[in-house]
Amino acid sequence: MTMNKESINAFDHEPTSPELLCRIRSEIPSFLTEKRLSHTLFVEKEALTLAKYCFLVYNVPEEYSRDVSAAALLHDITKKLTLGEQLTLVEKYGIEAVGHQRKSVELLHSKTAAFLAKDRYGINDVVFSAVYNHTTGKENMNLIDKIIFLADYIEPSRKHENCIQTREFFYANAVPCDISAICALDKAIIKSLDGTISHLIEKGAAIDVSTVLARNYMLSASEEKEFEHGKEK
Ligand code: DGI
Ligand code: FE
Ligand code: FE
Repeated sequence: MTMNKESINAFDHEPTSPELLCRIRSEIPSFLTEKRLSHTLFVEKEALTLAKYCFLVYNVPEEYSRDVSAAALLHDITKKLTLGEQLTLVEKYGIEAVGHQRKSVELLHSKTAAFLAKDRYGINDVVFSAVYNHTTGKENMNLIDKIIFLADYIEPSRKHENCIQTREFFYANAVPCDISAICALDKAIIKSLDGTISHLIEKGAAIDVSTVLARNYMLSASEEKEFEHGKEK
């Protein structure tokens, strides 16, 4: 398997150090409710499993699993802040947020979490990106962005029908350390985006442009991979 663009841009940096990860792990309970802490630890566990399935397909060194842990532990650290508190962080850090985004804790918490984590822990750009994009996704996500995005959706305490189906889909179709794991990861992300978009339409909520871009990008990238996978067989 050749290294593709997604994996190269994610893995030429200094991984999160064991010391920093230890510090993050010991401090995150102070940011989270008990329920959110339990979700966060499930996301970490799920994300590390996804990393085990996917890292070796691109020969990603094991030490980058510390980036996966750091991003999982930090991804929701601002989720309990009110809209007003989110907007204070938006101003403080000069975060880009316009229109409907400024009215939604859901859409702001991923961005404020990334900036707060950068300020407090000096997280690297890969951890920053995975936290920043964990709610909507974006075009051309790298492997760690994708792992955190999917783990957040399918961790075992999520009980929505589409979360359970997406989880089952991934584990039924992914073979560890095989290209099938990457194809299943991409398809599972499309399923999660479909579920989220349907849910937002039902609620009459705005669909963020990043959510739409993420889905369109994943659809064409997934088709291309299927084609290449077919050729390799
Ligand atoms: O923070 P979590 O609950 O663990 O999960 P999350 O960060 O994925 O947030 C999920 C919520 O975000 C869910 O209620 C739907 C909402 N969301 C996701 N994409 C969009 C969105 N809300 C709007 N308005 N637009 C989106 O595109
Ligand atoms: Fe979140
Ligand atoms: Fe979450």
